[in-house]
Amino acid sequence: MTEFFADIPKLAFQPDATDEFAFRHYNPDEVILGRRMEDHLRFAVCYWHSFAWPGGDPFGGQTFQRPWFGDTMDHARLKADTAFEMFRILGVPFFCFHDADVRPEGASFAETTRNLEEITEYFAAKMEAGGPKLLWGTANLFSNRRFMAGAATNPDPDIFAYAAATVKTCMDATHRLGGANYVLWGGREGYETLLNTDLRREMEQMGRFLSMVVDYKHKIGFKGTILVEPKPQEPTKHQYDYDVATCYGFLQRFGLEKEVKLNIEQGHAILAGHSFEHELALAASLGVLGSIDMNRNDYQCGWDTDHFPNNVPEVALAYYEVLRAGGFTTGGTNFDAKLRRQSLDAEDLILAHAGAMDVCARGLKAAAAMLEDGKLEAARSARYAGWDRPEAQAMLGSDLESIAADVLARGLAPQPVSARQERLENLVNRFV
Ligand code: XUL
Ligand code: CO
Repeated sequence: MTEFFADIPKLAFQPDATDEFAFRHYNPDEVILGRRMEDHLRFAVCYWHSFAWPGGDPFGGQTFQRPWFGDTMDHARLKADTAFEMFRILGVPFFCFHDADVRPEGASFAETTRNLEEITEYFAAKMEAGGPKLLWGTANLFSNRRFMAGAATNPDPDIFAYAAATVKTCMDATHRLGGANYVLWGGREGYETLLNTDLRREMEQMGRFLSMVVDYKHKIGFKGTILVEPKPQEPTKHQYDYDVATCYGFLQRFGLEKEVKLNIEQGHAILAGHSFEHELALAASLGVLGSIDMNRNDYQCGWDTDHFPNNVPEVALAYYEVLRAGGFTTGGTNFDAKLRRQSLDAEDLILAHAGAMDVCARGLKAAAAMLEDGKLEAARSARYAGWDRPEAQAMLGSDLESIAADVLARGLAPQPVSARQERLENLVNRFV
């Protein structure tokens, strides 16, 4: 038991609770579409925002004062004790971390690696003692100044080497902890100005880097999924993993589309000018839907604010796409979300997650009900029913001349039909 959460009880599903410290909608054992709610949602708490982020913004520094802030191994262990205490209070089945969140940077690469290995063993013991599983591990290749001009895409081959060696250590840690996935978010894989950037070269480097990651996964027998996380900009002006469509093209170019899937974040979808459900539906249709980061942006700010999810209709449409795609396999719902910097208390950290879990539970239940009702899917099928006819399918294997001759022969004069958008929106509104 750590001091930080000392007075906070373990949360349970209590739909009629009068106290704040309860779940009103998240009931892990409730069966939805044949699967337990916990196994559908596969919640993960992220280490970085909850335990490493000091509360700074572009205009001011640290607002949080946490007893584990500091760069010794003792601090790292206290941070781990506190984090696992929060995982227990929330009853989440997973967590996620970057190397830099969990261990102090050493004076050399060797020392940094030893620190990570030591914390990895500390985690392993806590996980064996009933702690959550690891949804994914990842390398922070964007905070340290050595990565300011990129990691895999850096103009300096020594930085590429340092990044590759770092990813190896993070894949080793993830493998040791039985991680379900390994994520790469290319925070600085992009550019600030084209004036000093060789696009062709940088993309080639990035393709080789990712291919090496996949090779190493197979070499060590890591059974998890390799995931790339799209984001269009911020911190750089332009990032190469712009959105789902761009990432898929990149994977295909390097022959990796069967090896790598995507970790899709709501806030990043918004930055790319898409809806979350667009990104999820596209990834599902391309066979690369892997996992989600369920944190949204403030629509007025226009930057990556990483709010906890708090909008049930939005979340419902997202889970509708996840369920339509068959649900998560190795993926899950990671809260890559942070408190507002004025939310200073231990209680804020717990209740932000509890509220987000309830929002997701409501969204999942609404999505499942829409699927079970079947009217949306029936309307979609009816809209394309013409394509079920054998002649229509045959036309796709035909050519322009034959099609033109057929149009003349049949005296074709097609009439448009209503797409019924408002009626479908009304239908959705019955469930959310
Ligand atoms: C940054 C972001 C990252 C990744 C992991 O916007 O989403 O935290 O999820 O590196
Ligand atoms: Co993210």
